Amino acid sequence: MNRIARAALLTGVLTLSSNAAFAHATLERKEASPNASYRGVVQITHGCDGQPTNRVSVTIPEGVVGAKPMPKPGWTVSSEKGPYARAYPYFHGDIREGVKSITWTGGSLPDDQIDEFTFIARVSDAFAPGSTVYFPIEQDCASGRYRWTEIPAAGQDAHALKSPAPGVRIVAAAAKTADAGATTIKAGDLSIETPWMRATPGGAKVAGGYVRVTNTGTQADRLTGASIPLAGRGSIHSMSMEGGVMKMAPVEGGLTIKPGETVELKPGGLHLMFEDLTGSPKAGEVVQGTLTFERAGSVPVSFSVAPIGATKPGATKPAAAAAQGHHDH
Ligand SMILES: [Cu+2]
Repeated sequence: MNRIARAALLTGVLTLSSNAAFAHATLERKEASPNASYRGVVQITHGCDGQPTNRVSVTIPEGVVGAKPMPKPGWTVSSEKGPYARAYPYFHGDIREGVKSITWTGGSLPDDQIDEFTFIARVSDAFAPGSTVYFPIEQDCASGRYRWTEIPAAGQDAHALKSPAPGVRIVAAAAKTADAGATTIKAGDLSIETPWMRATPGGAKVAGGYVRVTNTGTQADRLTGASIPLAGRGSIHSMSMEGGVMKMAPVEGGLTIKPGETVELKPGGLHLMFEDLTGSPKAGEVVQGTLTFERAGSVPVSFSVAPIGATKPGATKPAAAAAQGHHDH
C-alpha cells in the first residue's frame, strides 16, 4: 500500500461518497432529439467501495417510449412494463404502454473494470429542445449500493447533487443531423446554412445549388464562386422576368452580403449554377463542394441532394414541379 492510500485509510478521507463524486454512473450519449431514437449506454466505471457490481437498473422516464434492452452475456436482463401517462405518437400509430425499467442481474463486474449496459428507446415529442431528460440508475453490489437517482430541481445545478441521475439534453433534430438538410457552418463572420442542391436526370449538364448566408459581422462580404468536383464550372446566377420569360444571368462581381443581412439562394431566385456536369447527383447523396467568399475565403460545404425538382432541401418532389417551366435547376 502506498503512503497516500495508507494516509487516506487512516484519516478516512477516501469515503464511498467522495469516490462517487468522481465517477457517477453515466450515459455515454448526452444528447437526443424529439421524435428520434436514442441509444442509451449506461456506463459503470467502479464498484461499491471495492466490491463488484452485480445489478444495474435503469428507469425509463415518462415520455421515453418503446424501450428495449440489449441482452448481455453473463447477465440476465428483465424489463418491467406498464402504462404511460398518455399516448405518444410512435411510428405509424400511438403507443400507450411499454417498458418502464430495465434491470441486468447475475453478472459480476469487478471494481477495477468498467462495463456498459445498453438499451434503445424513442424520445417522444414530450420534450422540448433545451430541456433535459433524466434516467435514474441503480447500482448494487453484494452489500453496498448506489442510487444515481437525484434529479435537479428547476434552476439547480446537477453538479451540486451527490448522486445525480444521468441527464440527456434534448436538442432539435435539425441542429444535429446533416441528413435532415439543415446544417450551419461558421466561416469568420458568415453563418452558412443548409447548402443543398437538386438531383439531376442522367445526361443533364447543369445543376442548381442553394444556400443561406448570414453576415454577422460589421463588414460586407461577397460570394464570388462555388465549385463541386462534378461540375466543370460554378457561378452565381440571378433570375428575373423579361418580357414574360424567366431569364438568368451571372451576378457580376459576386453577390454582396451586407453586415446583418441574410441572403437566401433558392429555387426561382438567386442560385449557384453548376455547369458542364460530368455526373448526376442523386437524391439522398451528399456532394462536397466549396463556396468562395472575398473576405471569408474558401469554405468547404456539403450539399445534400434533394430529389429532381424539389423546392426545399430534403423535400420530396412536388407534383407541380414538372410544370414549373423554363428551368429545371
Ligand atoms: Cu442558372
